[in-house]
Amino acid sequence: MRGESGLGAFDKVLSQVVELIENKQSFAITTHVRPDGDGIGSSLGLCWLLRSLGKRAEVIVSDGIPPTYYALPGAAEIVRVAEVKPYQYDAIFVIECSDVSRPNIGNLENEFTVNIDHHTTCEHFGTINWIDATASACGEMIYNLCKAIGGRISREIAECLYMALVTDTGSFHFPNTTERTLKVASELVKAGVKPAQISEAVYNSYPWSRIELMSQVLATVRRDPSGKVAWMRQTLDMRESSGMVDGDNNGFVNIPLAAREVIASIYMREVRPRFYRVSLRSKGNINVARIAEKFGGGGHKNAAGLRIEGDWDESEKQIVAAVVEAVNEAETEAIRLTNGHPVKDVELSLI
Ligand SMILES: [Mn+2]
Repeated sequence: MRGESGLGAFDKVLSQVVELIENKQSFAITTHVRPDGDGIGSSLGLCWLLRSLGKRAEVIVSDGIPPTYYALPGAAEIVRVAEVKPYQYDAIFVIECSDVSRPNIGNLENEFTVNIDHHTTCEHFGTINWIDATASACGEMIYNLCKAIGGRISREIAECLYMALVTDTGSFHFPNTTERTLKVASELVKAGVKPAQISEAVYNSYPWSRIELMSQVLATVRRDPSGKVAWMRQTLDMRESSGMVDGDNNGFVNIPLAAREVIASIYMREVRPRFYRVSLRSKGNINVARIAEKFGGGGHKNAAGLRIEGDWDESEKQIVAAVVEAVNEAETEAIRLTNGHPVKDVELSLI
């Protein structure tokens, strides 16, 4: 699916990965703690690929995996480990990790590792570092690897990689969705994926506690006077009274963005008294990663996160002010680009 313009740096790394697989026998694959659909789907997809090539392979994690992914082929065989032993594997694939400590598995730093990621912000901690920021998900990279090595996309591989794609692109509606993403998805469906079945597992299989929690969190939603910035809270009490389990609040931060005029959303969770985890989401040119960085966090242009400590109201005020400022700056910039004629439609398309 790449152009015929010769091997770029990226393709050279991909050939190194292919060569490694061809020359070695025994592999482990791991991903970050609290794994998401891309981490688990890509790991299992790669595991099935390696096995189809006659290699020994297993997926190792330090904690469990969320119930959403239990039905994926191979999920039941995922091994929980605290550390790896020297020479236990010829090489270890580390998927979607910003640094070598992210899987929380001991001794990884001493192993032959292949760092596979689609975030440019990751450290080059691997013996081989295969980073492709043009990929919508690591799942798309594993698909490319499968093609490069001449593997067949089995139904098992396809289901795992489709899970990776559908979760990382928000069902193909986030800005990382490209022509290539949809082509890959189409190939995966051709290989036997039932899209509705995967969507059912991801979006319609939560416990009722998600709905309880959602009603409480949404009751706290507020907006700034312009109506463009929305924020909401999840308190420790809400965790308790809703009976919340891990993952119940997935995607809550996106809910206010369903309103046309809202272009930035803030979701603050109290993790213990005076400590909050904050998610930021935006539409268009509002760069929330830059805001998160000011508070020691990070992320992408339209999706970022940070931690903050202190009084609820004071912490919320600081973050809201930073986001409102960024929104105002982006609007000023949009007006400047239209020569001082803030035509509504033009303005909307620019920010
Ligand atoms: Mn990903």
